Amino acid sequence: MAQDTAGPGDDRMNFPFVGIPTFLRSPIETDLSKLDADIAVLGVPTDEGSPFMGGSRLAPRSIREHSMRLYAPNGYWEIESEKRFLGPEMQNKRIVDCGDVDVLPTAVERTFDNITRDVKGILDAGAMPVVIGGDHAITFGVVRAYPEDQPLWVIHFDAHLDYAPFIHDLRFTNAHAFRMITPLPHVQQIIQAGIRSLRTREELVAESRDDGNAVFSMGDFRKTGPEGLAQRVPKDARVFVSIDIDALDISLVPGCVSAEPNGMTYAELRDTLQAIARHAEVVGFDFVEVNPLLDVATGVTSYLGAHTMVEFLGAICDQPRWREKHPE
Ligand SMILES: [Mn+2]
Repeated sequence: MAQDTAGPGDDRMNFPFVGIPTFLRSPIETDLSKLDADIAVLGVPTDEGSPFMGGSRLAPRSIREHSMRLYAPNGYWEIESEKRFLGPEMQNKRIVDCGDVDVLPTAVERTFDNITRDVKGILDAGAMPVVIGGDHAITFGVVRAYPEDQPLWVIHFDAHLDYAPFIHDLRFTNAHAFRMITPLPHVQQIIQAGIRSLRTREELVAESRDDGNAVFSMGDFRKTGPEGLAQRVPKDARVFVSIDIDALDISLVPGCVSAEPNGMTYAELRDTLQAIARHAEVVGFDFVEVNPLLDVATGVTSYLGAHTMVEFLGAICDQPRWREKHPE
C-alpha cells in the first residue's frame, strides 16, 4: 500500500509549504513490484548529458515542491471550461509518486539501465509513466522501456533537434536522444515540433527527415496548429510525448539553460498537448530541462513545469478512452 503524505484527517489545511514534497502530494511507493496506480511519477535526477551548464538534476525535487501549490484533493477546477479535472485520480489516490531512478554519476550507461528498468516496472504494473528530468538525454532510457511489439509514436517538443551525430562515441548527451530513439524497433515515427535555434544544423534536419521523422519549425508549427500537429499521428495511436521546456519562449523560462527566442506561448503548447490527448492514446510523457540553479527566486520555471504537467495529465484523464480503462 502506497504511503500517504497528506497527513491524517480531513480538516488539514495542507498549505503548499507543509509536508513531504511529492508530486501533487501523491502517496509514495518506491517498491515498483507493489505499485498500484493509474499514473506513476518518476524522477530522473541526472544532468550528465548537459554539456553547457549542469543543474537540471535538481528539477525533480523542485518541480515536486512547486506541484504542491497545485494540489487539490478533489482535482482542480478550470475556469475557461468550467470543468473539474483529475477528480477521481486525486480522490482515489490513483497518482502515485515512485521517487527517483538511482543515478550513478560517471557510469551513465548503468544510470540509463536503471531508467529503463524503472519505467518497465511502472508499465508492468499497468500504470502510465510520467517522468521528470533531468536533461533531455534521459528520454532514450525512457522510450527504450516500452514493449517492442507495440507500435509507438513519439511527439517531441523542443527548440532544438537533439539529433547530434555520434562523434567520439558520444551517445548519452541531451543533444543525442532522438537519434538514439529513431532506430528503436517499436518507434514508428518522431514528430519534432518547435525547432528554431540558430544553432540548428541543416544537415541534421535533413538526416532526421531522411530517417523518417517529421520536423516542424516554429513557423511550420504555427501554420499547422494544434489539431493539425496532433493529426500527424494516426487516430488512437499509442503516443509518448517528450516535452523540453525550451519549446516555450525564452521569456517564460529563466530557469532553462537552452532557452531560445520565438518559442511557443504557454497556450500554444497547452492547446497542442490537449489536441494530442483527444486524438491519440498518450501512454506516457516526460518533462525535461528545468534547471533550478538558474531559475529566479520564485522558482517560476519549476512552477511552469508542474503546471504544464498537471494540465496535460488533466487532459489525458478527461478522455473517454481513459475513463473506459479507468472507471471511477
Ligand atoms: Mn531537448
